[in-house]
Amino acid sequence: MKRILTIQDISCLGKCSITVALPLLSAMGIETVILPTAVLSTHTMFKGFTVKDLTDQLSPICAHWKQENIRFDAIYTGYLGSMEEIGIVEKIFEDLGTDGCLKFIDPVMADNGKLYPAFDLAYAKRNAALCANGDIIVPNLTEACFMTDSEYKTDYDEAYLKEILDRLAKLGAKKVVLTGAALSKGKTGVYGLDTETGEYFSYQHDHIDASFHGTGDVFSSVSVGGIVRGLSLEKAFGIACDYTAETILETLRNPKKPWYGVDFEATIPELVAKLQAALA
Ligand code: PXL
Repeated sequence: MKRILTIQDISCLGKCSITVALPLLSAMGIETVILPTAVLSTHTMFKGFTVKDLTDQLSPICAHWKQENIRFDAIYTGYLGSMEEIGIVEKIFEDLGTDGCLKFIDPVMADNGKLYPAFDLAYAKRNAALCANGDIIVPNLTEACFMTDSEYKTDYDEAYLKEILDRLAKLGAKKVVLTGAALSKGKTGVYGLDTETGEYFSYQHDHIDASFHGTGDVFSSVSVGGIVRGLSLEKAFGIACDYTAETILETLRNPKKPWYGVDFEATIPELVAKLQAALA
């Protein structure tokens, strides 16, 4: 069985980060090892959330795994709490990200043109440096703009996205993938660049006019899960886009939908079916 290490926070309530990655990757048949960067009562879109920072635990936990000779097929990073933690994650990449381990970085820090409440421009720049370590990075358009000093636009054309991908490539990651990238009106999806071959790739689906917290984490978890299960990038990102869109539609159908996250639990059977069909 493949094994992924995911490094991000535990938001106890809120359907994001580890509480999304762990069930989805497990459902995809992957052993999922968690390294929580902090424990929050909820994600940071709630007012009055509590935070217990776990920075001092990260290195001792990893040292123990190293002593036990644990190997990972991928390390997937999401929401990290501080610049200090980003530095520790870089050391974890060096220590545990060896022997062909895929480094998959989602530089979670912003959306819809704005940084999340806990972050500032210096943190965005530190994430840009972290991305140099990535085999694959998956910023959304907002995060990409903060990391590359680009103007954030909601109305744009393909040339604008290409320019951002080219700037992201300069951060040093091998494959750079923009999420929430629309190549035509009414569509959205991913637009990526393989910096080693110079090839661009995309997957587009119908845009749904609704926005929920945690959808980026759903998308990233399924993407890295598909890649680790052996799917091509195009297949893995395609399944991740379709599954995220289906999950949003499912959530919209729920009259009692929580405001703070999507009903990904209800669509796990579809995810498993999609993965099995792609692997057959
Ligand atoms: O889904 C991204 C995310 C993860 N973790 C925490 C967050 C957010 C988004 O707001 O606040 C703590």
